[in-house]
Amino acid sequence: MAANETIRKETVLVEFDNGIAWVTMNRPEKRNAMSPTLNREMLEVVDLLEQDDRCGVLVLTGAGESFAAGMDLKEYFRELDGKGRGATIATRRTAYDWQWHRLMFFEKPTIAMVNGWCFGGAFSPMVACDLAIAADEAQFGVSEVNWGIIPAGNVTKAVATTMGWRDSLYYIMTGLPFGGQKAAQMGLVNESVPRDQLKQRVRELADILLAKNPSVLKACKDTYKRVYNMDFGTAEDYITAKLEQMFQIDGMKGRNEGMRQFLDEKSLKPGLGTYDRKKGG
Ligand code: ACO
Ligand code: V55
Repeated sequence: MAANETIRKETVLVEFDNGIAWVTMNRPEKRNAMSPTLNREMLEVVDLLEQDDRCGVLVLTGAGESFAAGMDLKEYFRELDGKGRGATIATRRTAYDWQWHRLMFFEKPTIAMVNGWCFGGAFSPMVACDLAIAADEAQFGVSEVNWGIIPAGNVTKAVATTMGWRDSLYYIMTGLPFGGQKAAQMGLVNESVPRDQLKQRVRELADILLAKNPSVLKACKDTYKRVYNMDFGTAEDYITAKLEQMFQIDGMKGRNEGMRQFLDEKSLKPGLGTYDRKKGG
């Protein structure tokens, strides 16, 4: 396989570029609504990228003017209604698998680049990504109530985890859309920038992550996500165990090199930036 060969599926596109895998939900004519085909292809792609060294950071985005217009109302809901309970269960599982389980604890850092429409079911993969940067022009909405269901597929949990009580209930109950700046102010995304700066900003952020020790980063994100719902005692024990487990994977070499660069070489200010991995560790 050529170093930067694009992966092209019917509904998903993956481009490699200096450590970043840009993963694009690619049904622009349907505003990247998540159909059973898109869900199946996304699951395949995410599984492939987990083991692919060309992917140091995964960026999830959408083609054209949309991030994703939620679940596909025709293919994911109406067409499945006639196919029996088994089909619904199997199709739903594939969606949950990539949107939530796989992305939440993905081996590499993940960034949602919210370029446009982001409704309903699109909140799940967006929040499952570690970080999210929006375009000011993007429009978000917990729109389920507008067509007669509750926010499911863990959308309610995604909203509750990132937004406050009042904002969550306001947007869940009104279904009103809101822009990128409002999303950033509420903490649903890290920040929002003008659309013409979006890709550049995501690239900068990815480059910061690409300079870090990858096994330390994986342990950092998992620890935060696991500890989030633990009591203090369990958290303390889990974090300590995780720290020691990390040394089993990474050795102490990263940490020892960091200390060497700070204490001996005096080339590093860890308060201001990462140790230089090219020198070792
Ligand atoms: N499911 C199925 N088809 C969709 C979806 C969707 N979620 N979103 C858009 N499409 C289709 C449209 O049916 C239309 O198809 P057609 O050209 O074959 O008629 C095409 O995409 C273009 O859609 P328009 O509505 O014409 O595009 P426009 O740019 O005017 O509006 C918008 C975009 C605002 C995103 C609008 O399409 C919309 O409201 N979509 C639904 C958003 C939503 O609430 N999704 C469900 C969330 S709940 C959940 O995910 C469980
Ligand atoms: C949603 C998402 C689903 C589902 C039902 O509200 C509702 C979004 C990802 O799957 O099965």
